[in-house]
Formats: sequence, structure tokens, C-alpha cells
Amino acid sequence: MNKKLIIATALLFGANFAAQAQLDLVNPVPQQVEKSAAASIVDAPKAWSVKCDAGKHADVLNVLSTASVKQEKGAQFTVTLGVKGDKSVKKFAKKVPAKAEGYYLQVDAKGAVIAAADESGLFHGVQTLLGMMAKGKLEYCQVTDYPDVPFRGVVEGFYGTPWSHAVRLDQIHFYARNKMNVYIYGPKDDPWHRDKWREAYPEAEGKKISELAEVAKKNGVNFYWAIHPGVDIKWTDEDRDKLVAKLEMMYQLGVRSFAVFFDDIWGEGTKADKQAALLNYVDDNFVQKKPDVAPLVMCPTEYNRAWANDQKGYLRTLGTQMNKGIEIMWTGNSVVHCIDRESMEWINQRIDRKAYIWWNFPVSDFVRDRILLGPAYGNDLDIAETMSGFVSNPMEHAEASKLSLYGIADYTWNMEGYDYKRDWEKAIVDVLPANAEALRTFALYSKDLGPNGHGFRREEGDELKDLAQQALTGNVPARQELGLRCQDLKTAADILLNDDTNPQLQKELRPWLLQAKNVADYGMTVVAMSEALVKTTKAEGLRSVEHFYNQARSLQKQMYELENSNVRHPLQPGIKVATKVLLPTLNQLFAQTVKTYNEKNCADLNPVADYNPFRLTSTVQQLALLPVSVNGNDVTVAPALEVINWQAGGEMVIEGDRPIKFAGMDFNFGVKDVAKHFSLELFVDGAWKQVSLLHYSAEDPVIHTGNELGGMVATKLRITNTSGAEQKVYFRHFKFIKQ
Ligand code: 14T
Repeated sequence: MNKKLIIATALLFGANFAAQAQLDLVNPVPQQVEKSAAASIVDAPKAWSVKCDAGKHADVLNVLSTASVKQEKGAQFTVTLGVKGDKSVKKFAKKVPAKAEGYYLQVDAKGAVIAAADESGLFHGVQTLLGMMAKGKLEYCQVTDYPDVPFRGVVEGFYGTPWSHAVRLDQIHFYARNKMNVYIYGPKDDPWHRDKWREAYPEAEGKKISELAEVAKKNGVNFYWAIHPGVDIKWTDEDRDKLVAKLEMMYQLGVRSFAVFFDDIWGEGTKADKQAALLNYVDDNFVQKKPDVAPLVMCPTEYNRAWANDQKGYLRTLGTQMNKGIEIMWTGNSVVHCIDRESMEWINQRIDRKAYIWWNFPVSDFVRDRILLGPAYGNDLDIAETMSGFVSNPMEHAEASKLSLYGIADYTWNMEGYDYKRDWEKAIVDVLPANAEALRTFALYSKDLGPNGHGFRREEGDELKDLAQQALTGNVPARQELGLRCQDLKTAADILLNDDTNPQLQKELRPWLLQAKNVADYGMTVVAMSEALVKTTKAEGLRSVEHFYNQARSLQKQMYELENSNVRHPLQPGIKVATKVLLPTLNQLFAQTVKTYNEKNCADLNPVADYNPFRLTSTVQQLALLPVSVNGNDVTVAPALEVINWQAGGEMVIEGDRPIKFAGMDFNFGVKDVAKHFSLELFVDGAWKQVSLLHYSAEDPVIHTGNELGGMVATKLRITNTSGAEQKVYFRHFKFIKQ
């Protein structure tokens, strides 16, 4: 690849941006573009004739036929396509890049030629042609293009509600348009992927898998079906045969690409030598025996550096014992982490092959109170040759995930030319052309993840920081501008709540749009309050500081109530927006204004902005950040996704802002007979008082409290692991009822 040429091309692009060159609509950005100097943007033809070797490339032709151009024999404008070796494109053989999935595309007044290295390249060439025509124009040009990373795409690998069938079909088309070639199907909560991995899909479910595989194939995307047997696999011939039998069933349904995941398990299933032997067996006796099955992909148990143990040598065992053709997935230095050169070298040395990156972004299953609409950034731009693949684990909100997937498609195709800011802007227009400005404004406040167990944060609100600073030092125009930004946010949210051009997106965003409106109202109120305070003539009636204070209080409470309503999920509280810069700034301005008011007027208004009657703290790391919600008299802690490693002596405390009169309580740690390992205490009159815990039956994991709880009054409760050993439990459900 000629780096200088690419840079020159990029500059040319930048210069042409104002003219909205048609090629700028194309994602990913092609490797090499030459444009004719003369005016080269013209109206797309009304009709064209398509030429290729007879009987070939049916699927590609089918994709081409989705263009808004009529296909007409004898039309002047011709589209000629073929792969190396085809007669149709013989003349262009020298122009075709000698790279897998590469293609050469030439557009001039007479027509377009797409000459590709292989069938995938032909799909991509067609996508470039269709992409540049998205606004009914054509641009005369010569494009030489190929991907940097061999496997690029998405792994549906999150916990939570799996994507719907319709959404998956739509995603596959999106991947195809953006030249991603992989969709790995591995939703944690599909029973036939994980818990019931040995069993066949029911007929209706199987049919959907067939359709996904078929549609993917027709669009040049590899549909990988992943199995997750590690939860309860025994290293017996019987289980080995059951696994191959399941893969065979999936093959019969039309699947031609397979993955085996061993993440998030413990015990027997984690043994490296056994995993390697199983994978080799599958490779030798299944994958290699079929003429049309793609290389196996596996996700190891130690899938990130923080969990890797060189002494035990898990990764080395996989690296040396597992067939070299099997891909090994890797999330980086920790579960959720950006990828750099040093960490690629670290892993590649151990696994004796190029790692296949599983990037845990924009997945939000560990911060479900967030919607992540920011750009995809932070991965090194010079590491394409160090990896075999790069797939993103997205949010359960499929449509919203496109904002980052768009960039990831570009990053993995043309890494050095990747510009995440440019791509983010393009993605917004691509996802919601009718209301791009509104989506952009809303997305500005929906980027960061907030504090989380993985310590992964994103930029949010950098563009606001100066303004916030000035507003807080009493600069009046800055404060007014802050109010206007809030107004913009409200305008954006209202527009998006009424957008009917992308119903799926609207459905996904709705809880956060409603919360954005609360934040915006709160912001406008706080700004009005701070203005009322400095007015020379005392503001009267509803425009007084006191009234704005009451309104701000009301809005703080409304935000809290929305978070604890069933607008997002009845059992999982939390709907957060604008938490990185905007909301903290507003809270500071609120506190500042209230304090000044109190001083001036000898008043005693409460300057603390945070409205939350219950607080959870825990020495168990995975519990420490779980949100607590209140619904009527029910107080619930949000469930956790994963296995909780509850250390000996580890405790979880819930404290109320006033005494709580208990009416009942139960919780579910997902394991039978564990009540005996934990103690429950209530803090009554300055001392901890023990409350008994029991299961109603040996089969039922739910833990109930003894009758003595009813009517007790305490300010806080504490649950401790008193067993003297680590307990591995789930945190499925936790509730107490107050009177
Ligand atoms: F397979 C892995 F590469 C992986 O990332 N596995 C899961 C994934 O399904 C999930 O979506 C992602 C983000 O939450 O992280 C992994 O899940 C975890 C990670 C943890 F640190 C589950 C429990 C954990 F403690």
C-alpha cells in the first residue's frame, strides 16, 4: 500500500468535502481513489445494462439490482463486472489489487467497471458503486480498494435481550453495505447457544437461523453460529459427539461458519488442554471434512490479559496445541479495553498466531442505564497486520449501535485513514438522514458509560467544558448559552420522539429521550434561577428564585422517578444521560445559586442536588455499582449479569436517608442451599441485629427472611458472606418491602 498516495487522497477528500463529493458518501473510505480533474459529478443514469460472464455472480447481481436504476438491455450506460479470470473484465486484470476481497472500480461517462480479486471483492465493488449513488449522483473515478483486516464485523455476544429476527436481517444488510464480512451469532441469552447447547433448536427458531445464514450469504457476509458449551461440558466422547452433532444440525440448517466460546465459565470447562483437543477434533472431523466450512473461531476462557495466568500457561497450551487454522479471540488488556500494538504483541507471542479481536464496545450490558451513541475511538491505527480479525460486541440496542459500528467498519477496512470524528458525523446522517441534527445533539450527551466495574470511560461533553467553567464563575452570557444548549437538547429529544423515519431507533432511544427532556428542563430552570438571583429588581411571582428552586427540586425528583419507573425495564432501574459534564455543571450551578440565596436571605434551602433515598455500598467489587430503585413500597437492587465472586467476609450495605420500617424481603442468588453461607443484619438503635435466612424448599434458590423481620425499623441493612470461603453466586433478584 502506498501510504503517501493515501494521504494525498485523504487531503483531496478533505478539500472536496464542501462540494459533497459522492465518493465521500461511501463507507469504509476506499484505500486509493483517483478522480478526473474535470467536473466529475453527474446525475446517475436512469437505466443501465449489466454485463458479466453468463451464469455467474447471481448473488452480486441481485445486490446490484437493488439500485434505483432500471436494468435495460442496450442502455447506453453499462455496468461490467467480474472476478479475475472472467472474460468480462479481462482487460482490467492488471488493475485488480492482488489482495483478498480487493476490487477495482472505474466510473466514466460510458459506464462502470468492477473487476475484483474474488467474489467478496465483487460484492464490495458493487457496494461502493451503490454507496456513491446514494443521492442520485455518480462520480467519475478510479478506485482501487481492499481491506486491511481479513475478518471484520460484529459478534452478537452480549447478555440481555437477544436481537429480534427482523433486527438481525437489517443488521446483515448494514454490514454488507459497510463491507463487514462477519456476523457471529452468540447472544448469551439464547438458550440453544449456551444452557441447552446439546439440544436442537425448535423448528421455528431453526428456520430463523436458516434465513439468517441464507440472507448473509446472499449479501457477502459470513454468518457464524457460536456454541457455548463450557457451562457444563464433560470431557467425554459422549459430550464431544453431542457437540459435533449440534454443529451438524446447524450445518443442515445452512450454517457454514462456526465458533466455540469458553468465556465466563469456571471449573471443568476451563481446561486448556481439553479445550484444544476438542477444538482440534471438531476441526479435523467436521470443519476440514466439509468442503465449504470457514475456519473455526474460538473464544478462550482467559480472553484478556488481566485474567491470563502465565504460570498456569493456559494461553500457551492453546497456542501450541490447537490447530493453527483455528482463530483465537481476545478482548485486550482487560475485558473492556482499547487495543494497542504492545498488547497485540503480548498475546500473539503466546498463541502463536494473530489474535482475533473481540472489542467490547459499544456493548452496554454492564451499564444498562446508558445508551452509548459516541464514536468508536481509542484503538491504535497501525496494528492491522497484527490481527486476523476484529469484531465489535454491540449493545442490545441494534439500531443505536450503528453509530459506532459504522466507524468500526471503516477502522477495520482502512485503518491508517481512520478518522473517528468524521465517521461519527457520517454515521449520524446514515442512520437518521431526516433528523440528523437532532440525533447529533442528543448523542453528544449519550457517550460516556459512567463509573463501571470495567473502568472503561468515554469522552463526553468536552465541547461544553469551557462554557461550563465560565457559567460557574458568574459569566452571564455563558450562563445564557448553557440554557440554550439545554433548550437544544430538549428540541432534539422532542423531534426524535416524533421521528417516524426510523421506528426501531426511536423505540431504542425512548427512555433516554424522556430523561434528556428532564435534564434539559432542569438545566433551563437552574439557569433561570441563577438569573433571577442577580436581577436588580426582585423577580416576582413564578419568576422568583424560590419558585425556580421548587421547580428544580421537582425536576430532580422526576428524573429519579423516571429512572425507577418501568419505562426502560421494570426490574432494572436507571436511565442516565448527560452525566459527564452537563448534569454535574447544572448541579453545581444549582448548589451555588441556592447557597448564595441562603446567605443573602438568611434562608435554609437545601443545596444538595442529588435525589436518592437509598444508597448501596459494597466491598464485593461486582456489587458496588449496582443501582437501587424504589417502586411504591418495593426497594429493588438491579440484577447483575454475571457470576459474582463474593469473597469471604465481603458485605453489601443498603442505607436509607431515613429509618425504614420493613414489611418483607427476599432475594435470589441463583444457587440452591446458599442461605447458610450468608448473614442478614439490620442496624437498629445503633447496633446490628441478626435476621434469619432460609429457603422454603431444597430445590428453590430464593432466600427468604424469618418472621422477625416484619415491623423492624432500621436505617440500613447488611448482607455478609460468613462462610469463610469465596461464594460464587448470581445476583438475580434482590428486594425488600417497606411499610
Ligand atoms: F467472550 C468474551 F470476549 C466476552 O467479552 N464475554 C462477555 C461478553 O459476553 C459481555 O458482553 C462482555 C461485556 O459485559 O464481557 C464479557 O462478560 C463478562 C465480563 C466480566 F468481566 C461477564 C462477567 C464478568 F465479570
